Amino acid sequence: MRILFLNGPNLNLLGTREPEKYGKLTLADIEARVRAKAVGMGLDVEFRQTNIEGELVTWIQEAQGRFDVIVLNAAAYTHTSVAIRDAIAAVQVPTIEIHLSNVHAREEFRHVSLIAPVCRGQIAGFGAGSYELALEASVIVKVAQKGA
Ligand code: CA2
Repeated sequence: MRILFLNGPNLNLLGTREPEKYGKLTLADIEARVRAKAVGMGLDVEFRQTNIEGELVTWIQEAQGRFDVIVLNAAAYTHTSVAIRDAIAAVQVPTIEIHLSNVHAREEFRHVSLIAPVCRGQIAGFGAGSYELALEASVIVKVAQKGA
């Protein structure tokens, strides 16, 4: 089973600034944790980050036929991007929305996710654990698909 982890704008800064909000781990540290857990679960993962909205759109489109599940931390684009929402809706790849922070406990503009309605579900507020939990969620999504 192949899982594509996509990370949006400014997540390349993780671990270098604002540790009180997003933790001390870098994105590479989080990737290492996810990879270690994925090996134990027999899962294949790919990890990418971009600051460019259109690049996320292209990667989502290209995931069709190549990945079983997309795990997406769209960062600020979560709250603004119709283009990313349309891309998720256009592909047949189940997508799980994730966030490090509990977006619902933060500013009101972060309570709105334009992508949530087209995602399979949302994991938020567990720091790097949100990424690890997304592996479990991916397996659940796949098992549910097989049973359908
Ligand atoms: O909690 C999350 O994972 C977010 O997706 C992070 C986004 C934010 O816009 C979303 O509302 C919630 C921000 C990512 C910015 O990451 C930084 C990391 C270090 C320093 C500055 C920004």
